[in-house]
Amino acid sequence: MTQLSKEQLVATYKAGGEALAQAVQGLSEAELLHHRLPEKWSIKQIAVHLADAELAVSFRVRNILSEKAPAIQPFEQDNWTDSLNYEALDLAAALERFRLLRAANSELLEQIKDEAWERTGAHPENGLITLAQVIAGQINHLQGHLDQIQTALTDYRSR
Ligand code: NI
Repeated sequence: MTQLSKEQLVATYKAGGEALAQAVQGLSEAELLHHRLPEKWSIKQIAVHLADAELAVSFRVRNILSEKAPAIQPFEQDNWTDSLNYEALDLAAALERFRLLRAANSELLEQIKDEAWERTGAHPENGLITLAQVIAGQINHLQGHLDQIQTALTDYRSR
């Protein structure tokens, strides 16, 4: 992605909280639970996945800011989706959780020093990644899933 200033990075990250809510606003239960292909997530699963990914990243951000290059623990997203029964969870609660976590993390990020953005965590596969990369990664992660939501909706409505 193009180089954003730290202020733009935080503002874009924070705005994602509303962007997800808007993307699913007014959708019917059938649209929310539609699987484009059997192995593809439904829109509801995508939304809860985003909320849980934000939960994992919230710990990661605090750990990177407080420890020296802490180990980053990846999670098995498909296992979480099945084990935690995302389709049975409350969508509104997931959207609120996502929005609140982004807002709380943004509050933290708004007051750190510039050099703190270069603090790192150690990812088992990708090596050292900076806090700035973690946040940019979350912005891209949401965008990818918003595109996926549009694709699922287009598929549902074309049937
Ligand atoms: Ni994802």
